[in-house]
Amino acid sequence: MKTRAAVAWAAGKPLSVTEVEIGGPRDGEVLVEVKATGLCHTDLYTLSGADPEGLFPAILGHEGAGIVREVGAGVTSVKPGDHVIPLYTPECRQCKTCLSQRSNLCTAIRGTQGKGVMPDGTSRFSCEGGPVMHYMGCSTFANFTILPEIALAKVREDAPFEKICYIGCGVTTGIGAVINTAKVWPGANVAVFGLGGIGLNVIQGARMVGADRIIGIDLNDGREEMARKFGMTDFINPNTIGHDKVVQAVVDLTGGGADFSFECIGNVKVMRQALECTHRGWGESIIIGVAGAGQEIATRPFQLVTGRSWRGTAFGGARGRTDVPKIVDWYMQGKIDIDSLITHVMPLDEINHGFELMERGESIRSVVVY
Ligand code: NAD
Ligand code: AHE
Ligand code: ZN
Repeated sequence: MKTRAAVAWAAGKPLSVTEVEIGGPRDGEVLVEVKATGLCHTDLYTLSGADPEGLFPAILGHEGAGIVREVGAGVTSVKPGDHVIPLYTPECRQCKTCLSQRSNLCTAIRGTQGKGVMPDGTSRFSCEGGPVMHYMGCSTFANFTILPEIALAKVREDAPFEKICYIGCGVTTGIGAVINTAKVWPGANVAVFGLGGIGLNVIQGARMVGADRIIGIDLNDGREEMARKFGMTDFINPNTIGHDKVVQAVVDLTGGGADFSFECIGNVKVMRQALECTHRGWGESIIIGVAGAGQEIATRPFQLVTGRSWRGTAFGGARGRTDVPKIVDWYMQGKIDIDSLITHVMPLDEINHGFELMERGESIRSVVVY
């Protein structure tokens, strides 16, 4: 069949909205009609050409929600009509990592996902006579897409697609980093570097668990108002106080350093500041931001010798099929706010405008509705 999609033909070029061919679901696969998709900074990162796994042409997008339309042989956990959220971090419940319960980084299909193909090594998309690659196993910038069954979280049917799509990445990543990865305790002091679609969810998570000081750091003064609404207690703009004064400012505000910090930008210099502003003896800094090919982090080993630790998180440490339906429930119960963060809604034809808004810092989350 044919489907409309935004195709990334080459790095650094705008997406082209066009018709592509999509093959039916094979063994273990599911055809999903995508109803809405968020635009995450990671899509822009891959489109920029900085992603060592970036492939072109490809259909990007990994923050979606939709309806199962057809299932391939052997699929048992979802059926046509089910509402689902695609998972770029699947949950097979059988691999060493899933069974260990120590990490959410399921290994079942990671190899083929990174090569832009389905687990059988082929792509379901084609256009102008050639294959088009999948992206992060999701490709939600297509109205119809194919996913392995282990990469779908089944969710309740009364939840609005144009809101819960954001749980497919940003919401879960930010809140999960606080709850699952850092395990921030009530009364902790927290510093959040980067107050975009991820950082604001870190703030929301920190408030949920009862953090005391929640310090937000961003170059964009326009972020302050929303961040305060979500629980930020103090705001620092490095351009105002001087980039070299940020670490000391956090140390001063927290009486010795943050218990936890989160880097939500993808800037390796800021990652160093995020580590060094944490408390001597126990401070933990969690890297969420994705840095480009060739980028490396640095600090004096003394920072670690004196008890700080550097960690990272993917998809907020969440086990998608288990945790995502619960986060949808939190949204429906009013325990978390998603609506305020979705600043722009647009049709697929305007997806490039959505990325321009992100680059200019004018949106928090843009959502494409099909
Ligand atoms: P975003 O563009 O919405 O937000 C980034 C924010 O950082 C903006 O508010 C911007 O003003 C701010 N910023 C930029 N440079 C800064 C600097 N030097 N100092 C302070 N603030 C600065 O992006 P997003 O969608 O929130 O994504 C943030 C990062 O998280 C990206 O690198 C993305 O790829 C990554 N990410 C990682 C995961 C994961 O699982 N680890 C999941 C989603 C996104
Ligand atoms: N191909 C990229 C990987 C970037 C990356 O770290 N991605 C995160 C999710 S970002 C979502 O917005 C992730 O899940 N990482 C774990 C994994 O297995 O990819 C690169 O830079 O190489
Ligand atoms: Zn993302």
